[in-house]
Amino acid sequence: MSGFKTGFLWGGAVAAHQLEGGWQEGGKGISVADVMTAGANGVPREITDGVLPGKNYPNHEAIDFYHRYKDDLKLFAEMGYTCFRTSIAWTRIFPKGDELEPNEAGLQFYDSLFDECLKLGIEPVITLSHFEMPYHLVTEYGGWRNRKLIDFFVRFAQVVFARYQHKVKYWMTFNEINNQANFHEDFAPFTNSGLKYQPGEDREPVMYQAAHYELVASALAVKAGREINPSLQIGCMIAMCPIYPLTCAPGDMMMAMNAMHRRYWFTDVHVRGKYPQHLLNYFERRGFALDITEEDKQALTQGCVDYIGFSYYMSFATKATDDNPQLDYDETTSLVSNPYVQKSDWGWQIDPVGLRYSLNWFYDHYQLPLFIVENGFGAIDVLESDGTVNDQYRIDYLAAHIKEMKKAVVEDGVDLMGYTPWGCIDLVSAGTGEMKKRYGFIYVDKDNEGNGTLARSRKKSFNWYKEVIASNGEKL
Ligand code: P53
Repeated sequence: MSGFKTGFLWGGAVAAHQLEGGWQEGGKGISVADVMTAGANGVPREITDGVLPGKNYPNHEAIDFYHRYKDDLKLFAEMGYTCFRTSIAWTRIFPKGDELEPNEAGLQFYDSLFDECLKLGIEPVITLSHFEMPYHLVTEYGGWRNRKLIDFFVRFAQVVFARYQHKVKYWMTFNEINNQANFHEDFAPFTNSGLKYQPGEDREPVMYQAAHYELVASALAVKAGREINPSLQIGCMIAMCPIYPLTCAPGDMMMAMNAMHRRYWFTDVHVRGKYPQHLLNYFERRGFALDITEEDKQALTQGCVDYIGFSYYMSFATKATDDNPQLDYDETTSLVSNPYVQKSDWGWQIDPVGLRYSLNWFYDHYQLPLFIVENGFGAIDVLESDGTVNDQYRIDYLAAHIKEMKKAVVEDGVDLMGYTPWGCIDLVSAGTGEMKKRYGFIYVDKDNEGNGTLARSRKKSFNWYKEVIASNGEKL
């Protein structure tokens, strides 16, 4: 016996903006992903002021899942998926974000998508906000720095919970809400929260304010979801990159602890419904006067999540330095390379044991069911002339991670609901906008410039993953 519980959810994960395309179909509005150009390894994506002529916006067409989902889902079913994680593009339901009534054509698209999943025995797992909020909420309201967004998000959540309550049981509110701990770069503030900063603006308190409004919105959504249908399971979604001390020097250990505080307090608020004291003390020391009302605090306690969804790709490492006596963590300057692990072509540290560590870390802290909703290896694949892709490196990566996941369940007793590897079909990279950074079991014929037939073909890992699922994780 593998130890994975009966009904363990095996599947794959994607996000609407990274695969659907059809960016203007069915009345869809412009999302933040629609104004991001293609970057490259080490070249950031450009965030343009609206959609400009002559720029390459890879998410506009993506892999055209909007028109091809029936065939793609058949391939997922062929691998034996029992679940499929995707997101609902907010802009299909509320094209601008601030409307009072939803867009029926958008709602119908997801009705058809979920019906198709259920027909194939695949349970949809749905993220409400995955880096694709309406762009209008950025230009008109300044993104999540504005309290008004709470109401817009909760309205969106209520509409989709009510509409799909009999088709979708598993939900998550905000994808990788803690990415914005990396607030010095432009990417995470914009994708998480629709934040654009003025030159010279003090970014950090704005990040905390936006995250606070999102956490309140998440809690209100959880509460509303339960009122609509108590059988819904609504979780949070955290990007887990555990931060190790570079050495066992006590200062490095303390630095790692502080770093973990700064990146993972979001989980405390989602799970426990209140801010950890270390963060309140930090706000005070830094003089951050945030808009956190008594009503907000009440809302947080009433919308604690049912489970913790998280992504795991890599671990980080950090160390104490003399010029940082208070051991403050800054994600752009405090991370160091871990000499004990290999890196992917994009510099992501490959650390399967870190997944077991992360599962234990979450379970020790929160004792809630866990769901690994992303894990995977972004790599350059070569399509052979016979149409195959020999992605043994991807198999090696995933097999090593599943082995550690199994130890966490069997040896450590962690309560794990399921596993959905990321980008189960090749799609547009969130971080770089590239097609070249592939994660899929299914190859999609399209390159960084947008050329290609969009034809799908099974990689070597396709058959491998099929066996993994059929054996409930025994045959790796
Ligand atoms: P890409 C950073 C660190 C960890 C996960 O990422 C991250 C990011 C953002 O780039 O994002 C998640 O495509 C995210 C997905 C994303 C996936 O990881 O940059 O939830 O949308 O595609 C992989 O290689």
